[in-house]
Amino acid sequence: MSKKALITGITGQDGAYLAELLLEKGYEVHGLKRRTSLFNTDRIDHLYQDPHVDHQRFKLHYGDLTDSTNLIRIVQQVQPDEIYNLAAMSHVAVSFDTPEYTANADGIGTLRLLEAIRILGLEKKTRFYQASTSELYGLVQEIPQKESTPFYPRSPYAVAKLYGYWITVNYREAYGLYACNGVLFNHESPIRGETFVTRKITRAIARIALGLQECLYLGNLSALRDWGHARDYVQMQWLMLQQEQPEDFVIATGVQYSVRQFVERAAAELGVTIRFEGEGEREIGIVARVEGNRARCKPGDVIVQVDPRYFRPTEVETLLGDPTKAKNKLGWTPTTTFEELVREMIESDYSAAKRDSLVKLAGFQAYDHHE
Ligand code: NDP
Ligand code: GDR
Repeated sequence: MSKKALITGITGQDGAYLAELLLEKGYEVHGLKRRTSLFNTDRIDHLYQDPHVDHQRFKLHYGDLTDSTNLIRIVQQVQPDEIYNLAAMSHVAVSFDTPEYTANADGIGTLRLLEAIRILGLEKKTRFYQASTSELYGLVQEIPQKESTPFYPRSPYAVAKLYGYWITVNYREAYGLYACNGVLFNHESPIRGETFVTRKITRAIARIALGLQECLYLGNLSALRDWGHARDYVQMQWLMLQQEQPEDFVIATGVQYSVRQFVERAAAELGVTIRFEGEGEREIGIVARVEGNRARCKPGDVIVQVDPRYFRPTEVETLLGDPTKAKNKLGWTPTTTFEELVREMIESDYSAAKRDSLVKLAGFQAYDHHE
């Protein structure tokens, strides 16, 4: 009998990579997807299996983390060996606009799943993974951050995730559940949501290089992040549920770059050299000018500008993880370098932008999405 996994957030970046990984490992994979007015399964359409054929190993269920009856019913139907709770309102800036919903989905949503396991008497059967985050460290108390570093959340998102973290620990201690937190630092990929800074940059630089867009507007260019590849990080999510004892782990690369460096690297990949003018944290008026290029933009063009609209009421300035525990206990190390990550993302976005420019050349309207 193959193992059964239930993934919440299966339509998201990590959900898609994890579903692929678990299917490769022979799991029967069940995913929770939300009802949306447009299709939201782009990232997992290649995994789709016709429900009319026998031995279907990939199944989707409509559901929502804010609906406990629905979660209990799905957990009862699936009887999963493993639950990966990846679903969340995961955008830090948006959480300032929707704080109550974020608390409900990201905080209480975690409790709802843990309670479903308990109500259904699955404490001994079902292992639980909680998608915790480096945002918990917020206003950092120690550099680099590790499992013992104190938390200081700086957004409604991080505060909601703090509840998710501790309720997972509490259910492990109170009811003997095999439940773990993966405290993951930022991880990206070509299928990263388009409004997170890395993907926003690679999409925009690709479009600018092809003459489809003029300028990229960003917020805090000085923010420092520890960026890894999502494909590497989902391996760890699985590994955490295969141990003898449940434990919490920090997952990171241990290397840090600024948003500004990410932009420079992405532009360089397309042969565009840029020079930032202006210094200083949150300085409005910082621009990046093209110095030389092989692309459609000309020397002197301003292709990046700071727009205070993207500043956050409270910012997390610096995050750098220490993944020593994961390396020692899980035998896990990230395999993708920063340069490889940026290259993979920009290449993918450049292909997409090329398709759009061909559409435009053929006389059709190619619409872009805006934040
Ligand atoms: P995404 O934003 O790409 O995906 C989030 C997923 O959650 C989507 O499938 C989304 O559905 C779903 N979702 C959102 N709200 C609800 C809800 N109320 N009920 C059910 N499903 C919901 O996130 P990532 O894949 O990047 O991240 C996965 C998890 O890991 C998240 O919990 C995130 O907070 C956490 N995390 C991410 C890190 C990162 O750098 N990527 C780092 C640390 C933690 P839909 O597609 O319909 O929007
Ligand atoms: P983050 O990721 O907040 O770390 O949360 P994001 O890519 O949104 O921001 C990273 C840093 O870049 C700065 N920034 C901008 N960010 C966005 N989105 N848009 C901009 O225009 C922009 N300009 C500068 C931000 O201020 C920030 O400092 C991600 C999410 O995946 C969370 O779910 C996850 O928990 C954490 O990573 C770890």
